[in-house]
Amino acid sequence: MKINRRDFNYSLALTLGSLQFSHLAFHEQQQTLRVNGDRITQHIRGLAEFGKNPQGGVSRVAYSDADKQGREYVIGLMKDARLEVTIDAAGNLIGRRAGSVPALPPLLIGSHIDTVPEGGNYDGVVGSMGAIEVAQTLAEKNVTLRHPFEVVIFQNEEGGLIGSRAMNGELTEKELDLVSRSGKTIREGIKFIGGDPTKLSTAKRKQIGAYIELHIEQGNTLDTEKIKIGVVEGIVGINWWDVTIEGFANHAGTTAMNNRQDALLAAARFIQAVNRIVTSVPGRQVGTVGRINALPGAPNVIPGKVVLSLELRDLDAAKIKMLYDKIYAEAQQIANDSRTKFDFKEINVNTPAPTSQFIRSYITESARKLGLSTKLMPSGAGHDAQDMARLGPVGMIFVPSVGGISHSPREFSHPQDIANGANVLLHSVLEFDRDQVA
Ligand code: HGY
Ligand code: MN
Ligand code: MN
Repeated sequence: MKINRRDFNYSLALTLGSLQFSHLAFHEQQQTLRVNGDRITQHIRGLAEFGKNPQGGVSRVAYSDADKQGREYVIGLMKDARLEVTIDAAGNLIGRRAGSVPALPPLLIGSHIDTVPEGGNYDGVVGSMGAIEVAQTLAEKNVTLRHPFEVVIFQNEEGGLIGSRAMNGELTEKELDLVSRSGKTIREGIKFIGGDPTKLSTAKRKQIGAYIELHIEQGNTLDTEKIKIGVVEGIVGINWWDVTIEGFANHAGTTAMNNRQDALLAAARFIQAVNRIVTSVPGRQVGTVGRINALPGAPNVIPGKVVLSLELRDLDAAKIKMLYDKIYAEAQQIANDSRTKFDFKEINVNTPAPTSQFIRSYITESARKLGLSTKLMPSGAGHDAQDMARLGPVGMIFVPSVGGISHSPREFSHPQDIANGANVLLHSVLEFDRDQVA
C-alpha cells in the first residue's frame, strides 16, 4: 500500500495521540492506587506474636529466637507479595522486583522488625509492613516500576543501625565482636539469622536511586497538632559510649565515709552532670544515661566499679562533639574529687543526615493529593535512613504516635493513620519512579 506524506503524518499523529492518551490513562490509573489497610493491620498483629510479652508489647531484640521467627514470618509475607527474597551477608532481608529499566539504580523502601527490650508493636514494624504492602499492591495491580525495586528489612536497627551500616560500608570488623542485647556477639548474631560475617563486604552497596522509609513519629507533635503526615527534614546523629568508673571495693561497714572511693557515687554525680551540661545550651539536643551496672553489686560492699552508657543526640555532629568535650572535662573533675578514674569507650556513631529535598517534595505532594495534612519536622530518633543517606537520596514519612509514646508496650498508632502513611509511601515511590530516570 502506498502511503503519502499527509496520510503518514496523520497516522503518526494518531499513534502519538493514542500513546499519549494511554500514558495519561496509565498515570490516572496509578493515581487511584491504594494499599489495603486491613491487610497491614493483620500483618502487624501476625508479627506481634513473635516475642510478645505480658505487658502487651514485644521483646524481639535482634538475634533472639523471636527475631528469627519474626523474620521467617516476614519472608512469607514478602513471597506473598511476589518479591524475590534473599538475605545479604550482613543478615538484612531483601525482597526484590525487577524494573523495566534494569540499568537504573535500585529504589529501596523498608524499615526494621527488631525491637528494644519491652518494646512495642509499631516502631519499625509499621514501615516494614507498610513497605511489603506497597510491594503487594504493585504486584496485584501489575504495576512494573522502571527502577529495580527492593523492600529491605534491616537487621539490628535498635542495637546501633547495624544492618544499614553494613550496607554503607561503615560497620567495622571490631564491632562484630561487641556483645548485643541478645547475649550473642554481632558476628554470632549475623550467622544466627542467615548472614555470613566472613563476607560482610559483599553486603556493601555502591549507589541507590533512593531510600524511602515509613515510620511512626515516636514523639507527640503530629498527635497533638492533629497532623496526618510528618515529612522528615533530617535525622539526628547518635553517639554511644561505655563509661567505666574505677573506684575501690571495700567493706561498707568498716570504711569511714571520708575514706571511700565509691564508683557509684561518682556515677551519680556524672549522671547529674550529663543532664546539666546537655540542658545548658539552647537547642533540641538530648543526652541520656540509660544503662548502669555497679559491681560487685552487694548491699555491704562499696561499689568498686561502674559501667554505664552515655548517649548524645543532635542534628549537628559538631554540637555532639562540643557536649561530649564538656562532659569529658567534668568527668575528670569528678574523678579527682572522688579518687576514681573515668574511662570512655566510643561504641557506636550514627552520623546525622538531612533528607533529600526532592524526595520531601514527592512525599508532600503525594500527601496533598491524598488529602492529608503535612508538617516538615526533624527526627529525634535514629533510623536506617541516615545510613542509606550515604548511598543516595533518602526521605522519611512519619505517622502519628498516640500520646507520643514509643519504646514501650503502650506504643500505638491508629490503623487509618498507618494506611495513610503507606499510601503516601506508595505514591512517593510512583512519583520517584516516573520522574527520576537519569
Ligand atoms: O534509638 C532510636 O532512636 C531508634 O528507635 N532506633
Ligand atoms: Mn526504636
Ligand atoms: Mn525504629
